[in-house]
Amino acid sequence: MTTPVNVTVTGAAGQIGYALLFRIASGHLLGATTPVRLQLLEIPQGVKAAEGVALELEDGAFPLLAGIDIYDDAKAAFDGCNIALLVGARPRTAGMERGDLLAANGGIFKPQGEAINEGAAEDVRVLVVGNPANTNALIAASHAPDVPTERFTAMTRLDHNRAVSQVARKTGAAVSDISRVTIWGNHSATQYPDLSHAIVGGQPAVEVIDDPVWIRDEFIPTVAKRGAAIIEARGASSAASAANAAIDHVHSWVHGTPEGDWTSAGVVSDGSYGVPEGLISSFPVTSEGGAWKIVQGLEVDEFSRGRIDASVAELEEERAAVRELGLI
Ligand code: NAX
Repeated sequence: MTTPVNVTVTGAAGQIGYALLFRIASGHLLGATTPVRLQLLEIPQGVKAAEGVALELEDGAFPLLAGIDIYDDAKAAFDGCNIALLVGARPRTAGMERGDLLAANGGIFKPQGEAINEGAAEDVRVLVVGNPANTNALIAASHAPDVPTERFTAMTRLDHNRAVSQVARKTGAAVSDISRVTIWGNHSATQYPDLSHAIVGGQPAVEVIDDPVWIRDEFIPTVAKRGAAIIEARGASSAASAANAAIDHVHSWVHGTPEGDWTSAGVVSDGSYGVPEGLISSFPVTSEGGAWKIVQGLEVDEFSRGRIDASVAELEEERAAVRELGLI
């Protein structure tokens, strides 16, 4: 048997963890021939529930699952880790200011970045799902100076998938006929889902849709506020769709994006499209040879410019706030 890939999942006892772990064990993350070893990290209060999930994983008798270990210590959980899915985070609770939220998450993502730096495998790839995902990724990356910053990413694939589905609904096209959709900026309500370069069945999406008011007043807010709509309908936040997006993100990263298409991911900015260098912002990206590349040379019209700038301004504010708190 090939050497198993070590996959660390934090927040393993949470609702995204519950949806995610079975997909990983069944081979959806890395492919049907790659065995995986799961390293689960929880806070001490979450360990018992994680043990319960591990019992169920065992009961799946997954041929690719080479082992499961459960930890409440980040150093142990990231030791030898090849893929890190940072799902566990401190949610915003009533009355919590943004500064408090960032500080609480700094207390999680700083030690996890340090543990990744210290013990993860050379090829480690990190996806931050826990919110505020972009800034949490920035915090973790800045405490892992020996790991290339490009290996720290934040998840906007759920937003991307939501955008593709909304276009499919509107146009009647199959999801597989839709390409080149982009999410720019922060994984928050300021994100900019952009159809200006999207293609539907070989034609520009904006021509097929032929309804700029729908794009501006329905499509963009529906995608950006979809998380709230799920909470309203389900009484709980998105979990299976978020797990699915995490699987998609890592799968694209490791196996590449299809020729002629791209996806969206929060990656470190190299200054492309006027996004300040060092911010972890969502961009149109392709993956080749196991590395993300920001798609270059796209025309950005005035409307898009304004939307991108607004979301990036929020990322800059978050970065300034965590800098002030001494977290980066
Ligand atoms: P849950 O509250 O169900 O689970 C979170 C789990 O993380 C809990 O079991 C908790 O004990 C654990 N945890 C907390 N601190 C930890 C630490 N320091 N180390 C290890 N484990 C820790 O939340 P869930 O619904 O699973 O969501 C997890 C995170 O994903 C949240 O921050 C949520 O906001 C975020 N999301 C991000 C999305 C994205 O697109 N980027 C979409 C879905 C989701 O909203």
